[in-house]
Amino acid sequence: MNPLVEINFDGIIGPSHNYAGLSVGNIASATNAGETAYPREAALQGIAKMRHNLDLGLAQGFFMPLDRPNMSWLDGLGTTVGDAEAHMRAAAFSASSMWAANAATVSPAPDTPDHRCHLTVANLQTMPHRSHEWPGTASQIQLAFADGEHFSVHAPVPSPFGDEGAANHMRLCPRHDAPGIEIFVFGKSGGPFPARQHIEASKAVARKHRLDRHHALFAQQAEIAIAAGAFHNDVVAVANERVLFTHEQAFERPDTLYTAIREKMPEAEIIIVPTNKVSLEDAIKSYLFNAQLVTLPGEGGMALILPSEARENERVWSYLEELVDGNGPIRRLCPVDVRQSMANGGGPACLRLRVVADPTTVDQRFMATSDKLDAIARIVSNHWPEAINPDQLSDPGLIQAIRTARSELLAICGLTELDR
Ligand code: SUG
Repeated sequence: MNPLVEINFDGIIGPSHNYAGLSVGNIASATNAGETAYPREAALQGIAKMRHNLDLGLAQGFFMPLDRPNMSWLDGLGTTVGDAEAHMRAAAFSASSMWAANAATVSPAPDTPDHRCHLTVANLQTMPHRSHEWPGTASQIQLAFADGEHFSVHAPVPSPFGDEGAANHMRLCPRHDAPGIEIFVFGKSGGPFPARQHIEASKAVARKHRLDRHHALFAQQAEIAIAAGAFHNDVVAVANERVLFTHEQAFERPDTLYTAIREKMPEAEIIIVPTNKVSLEDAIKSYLFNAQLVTLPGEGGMALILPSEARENERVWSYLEELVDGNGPIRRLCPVDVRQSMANGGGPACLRLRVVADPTTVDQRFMATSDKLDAIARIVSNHWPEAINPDQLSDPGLIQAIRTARSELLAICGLTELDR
């Protein structure tokens, strides 16, 4: 048995990437509604991020984009791409499965009684454009983690309980391969905006993964955080091994949560970013918490893989520089350019699903190597549309180009069974 390591599976940014302003409560999505998107550049930015992390010595995987526009979803609604109202057409076109943090919730083997890694596919039912992702996501997760000796894949939690997957779930553990505690963050209210993670969904996932009381904690997201635009908890907090890096205003009752964490895991280190250094507004604009907090191989300590927007905000960047100079567990800052995804509210952490596993037990077609990323980048350069404006979405030529682009990618990755 090889050691269990954290593998980051990134959603490859699909050829239909566009800015349709579909996510109420997601400030970037609303602000950029109607802008021209650049799918080719977007996907190449995502690939560059994967390559950056591979070069750091981290294990990297990926998921395929879904078949868009989703004709069968429109058919179920009694319409077609040509006839649908613009907002429904845009919902059928969305490349939103790129944000793989919302694909599933993952409880690694050391935390579960059967010592298998449990994954529950997220139903994403709060936002219409995301509610039809799960069947395509489930097909890939079932393929990637088909080895029943090491994985157990669960169907989504039923309606009406919204579940947005790992974006509202954090794990603290001494090391990735040791038993840890899992924090399920739910929302109750978000002022003018919807709370997307229902407490019943969080509790259901913990039950399905058979996490006992010792392993699971439940915490409410602060209403003011959701109202300020933190539609997912991973916009205001991130955890890795024994470190929780969080904004002061992320949780409704932070002290209760911190006490519970310290009781269960005395070695936990909670780094609280105070509002007087970084306001909620700056945190949400810069997405500093939507970083991948990773453990570097060897004695490298931890690094934050941040959106380059975090470097551009003076207050945020000077806080971060102070943090890494301070001899704490976070030693390195690595800004990456994922601006095309950021303009729809998705930073580096949104683009990946973390799975702690032995990489040899995963279907190798979903594992990245430098050569594979080169091959994928070539397909993207040759087939992804250069630009998409939301008013172009009924163009049959564009639809054909998007479908061909995905088929070419599936072919190069040996995943044609996912076609349609
Ligand atoms: O669900 N944006 C996504 C961003 C998801 C970010 N994920 C995490 N925080 N883990 C969302 O709001 C915008 C689509 C549009 O407006 O066209 C969108 O779906």
